Amino acid sequence: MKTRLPFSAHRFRLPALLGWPAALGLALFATLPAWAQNPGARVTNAFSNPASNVAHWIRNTSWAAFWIIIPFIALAEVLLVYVIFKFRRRPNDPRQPATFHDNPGLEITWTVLPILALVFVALIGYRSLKKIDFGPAPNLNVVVIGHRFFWEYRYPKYGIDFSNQALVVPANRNVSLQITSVDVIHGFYVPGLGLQMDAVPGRISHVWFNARPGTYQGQCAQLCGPLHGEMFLTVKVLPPPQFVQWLAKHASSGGAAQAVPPRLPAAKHRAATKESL
Ligand SMILES: [Cu+2]
Repeated sequence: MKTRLPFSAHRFRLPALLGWPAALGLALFATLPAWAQNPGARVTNAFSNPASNVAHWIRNTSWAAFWIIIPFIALAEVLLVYVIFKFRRRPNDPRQPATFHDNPGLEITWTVLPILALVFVALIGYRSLKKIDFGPAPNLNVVVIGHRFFWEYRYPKYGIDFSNQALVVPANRNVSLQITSVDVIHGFYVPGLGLQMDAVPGRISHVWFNARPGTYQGQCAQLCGPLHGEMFLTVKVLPPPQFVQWLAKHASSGGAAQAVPPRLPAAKHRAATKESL
């Protein structure tokens, strides 16, 4: 039996649909002042302009998967359109439709070929995921701690600890981030560097990257409370000599804002002893 929508539902469907682009536009517009606070920072598109090795691998894997899969979609759609037109019902056509079914050879082919394609995509994905998950010994370890509603960064080897400022790391070096949170789940997300990892209380997650110089904008990617929308973050990737200068300046001053909660789990600094710039 057909369910009929009440008249009012029909009447409001069109305005509701039109409302979506407007709402999206408004949401984007609302974030503009926050982006404007950081004029040097760029929201680089990881696809058109990947700024780290990890972003490169993600971009290449996505394109490889796209080009492997697209011929199947194209073939299916072209065949569908062809069949719809070629075998459509015409007036005064006395011919009867064919009644055959089953074609084992064809069916095995169209099952096995996509499986092979998917296995190929999985292998490519695995190769990238392995590199992304298991990086080399880092040149720098930083502990990233999510708070409502700001980020704290600690450089254990250098005794640096600050909040509410840009994360500063060296370019062309392997940087390891141990990410955690002290209250709710936050999301450390920097699209230009290909980084996205949840900051989960009581757990330490790990990402690593090797980036080119620049300033990259990011944002908390987990709805974490009323000021979530303003929980931006910036990553400054400095050429190594400049980074060493920055390090010398901040390591001696003992860091800025202190926000060390007692219940923070002890971070395991992977290969911290090998750290060298
Ligand atoms: Cu957050």
